[in-house]
Amino acid sequence: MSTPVVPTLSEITLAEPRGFCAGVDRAIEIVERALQKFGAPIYVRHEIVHNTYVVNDLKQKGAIFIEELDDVPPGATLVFSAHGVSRAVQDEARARGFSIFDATCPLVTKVHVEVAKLAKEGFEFIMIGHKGHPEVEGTMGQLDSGIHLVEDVADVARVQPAQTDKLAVVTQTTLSVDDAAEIAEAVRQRFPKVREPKQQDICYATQNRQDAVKVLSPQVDIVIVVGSPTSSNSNRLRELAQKLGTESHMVDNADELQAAWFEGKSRVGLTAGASAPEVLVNQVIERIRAYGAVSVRKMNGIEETLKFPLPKGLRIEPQA
Ligand code: 10D
Ligand code: SF4
Repeated sequence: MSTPVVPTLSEITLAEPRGFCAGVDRAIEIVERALQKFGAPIYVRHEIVHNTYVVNDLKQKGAIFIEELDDVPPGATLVFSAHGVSRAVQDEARARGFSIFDATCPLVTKVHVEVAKLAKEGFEFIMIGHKGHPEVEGTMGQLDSGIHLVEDVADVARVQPAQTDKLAVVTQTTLSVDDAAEIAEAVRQRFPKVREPKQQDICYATQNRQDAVKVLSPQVDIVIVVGSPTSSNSNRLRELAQKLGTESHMVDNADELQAAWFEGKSRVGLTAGASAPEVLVNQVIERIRAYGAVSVRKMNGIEETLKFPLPKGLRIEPQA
C-alpha cells in the first residue's frame, strides 16, 4: 500500500528532552548485562519498563517476563522491573534463593526508603497514585498497612487515617505534575499538619518531559507521543498536550500513525515517554516525512546528564 500524502504538512518539532530517562537506561542495561554474563534465560518480574518494543527485543535476546514468582524455576537469575516491588515479593524471591538483580529506579527506591524511615517514626501515609500500577503496589507494599491511596481530589475527602498528627504524603514518580499538585493541595487543606517530601517524589524526567510538552504544544497543530498504552508517564504527556488544547495521539510504533490525523495540519510536535526508545521516534519521523513534512527541528530544552550506577556484580570492574 502506498503512503498517503498530506499536502498541508510542513514541519516536525522534536520535544527536548524526550524518551529514555536514567532509570530506564539502567534497567534495560541490567537485563542486557545479566544476559551477557549469565546467559539466557534471565527472568524479569513484570515488564522491565512499559514498552512493547523494549520487552520484545529483550525476549528475543533471552529474557522471560513473568508476573508470579511461581513461574521462576529454582536457581534462576531474576531481575525486578524499574517500577519496584513490595517487601513481600522481595522476601519471597530471597527465600526461594534466586540470584536477584534489582532494576528498581533509584528514584523509586528513594520513596521506598522514605516510607520505611517515617513508618519507624510512627507515620501513616497518603499516597497519590494510580491504583493497580506496579510502582504503587511496590511502594504501598513497603508496609503491611498504613498507606492510604488517593487517585484524585474526591478520594482525599474519603480517606480515613487512624490519626492525623503523624501523616506524610508520598506520590508515584510519573504522575501529572499539575494534577498531583492539585491533589496535594486538597490533602494540605484537609490535613494541615501533613508532612511533605523535601523534594517532590515526581521525578526529574517526568517533570522535564511535561515541561517540554508545555512549551511545544502551543507551537504546533498536533502532538504525537511515542509510548505504550501501559506507560503512565507517556499517557500523561498525551493528556497534557490535549489539555493544553492541541490534538494529541499516542502511538506504540509508526504503524499506528493515521494519515487522517494530519489532514489540514502543518506543524507536528513529537515527544516520547521515558520508556520509549529513540529508534521508534526515528521511525515515526520517517513516516511523517513520507506523508509530506519537509523539515525536522529540535526544540530548545534541558539537557539531561544524570546516570545511575549499575548494581554490583554487573559493573565492568577496572582490570587490576
Ligand atoms: O508506567 P510508568 O510511566 O510508571 O513506567 P514506564 O516503564 O513507562 O517508564 C519508566 C518509569 C518507571 C520505571 C517508574 F518510575
Ligand atoms: Fe526513574 Fe523517573 Fe525514569 Fe521512573 S521515570 S525510571 S522514576 S527516572
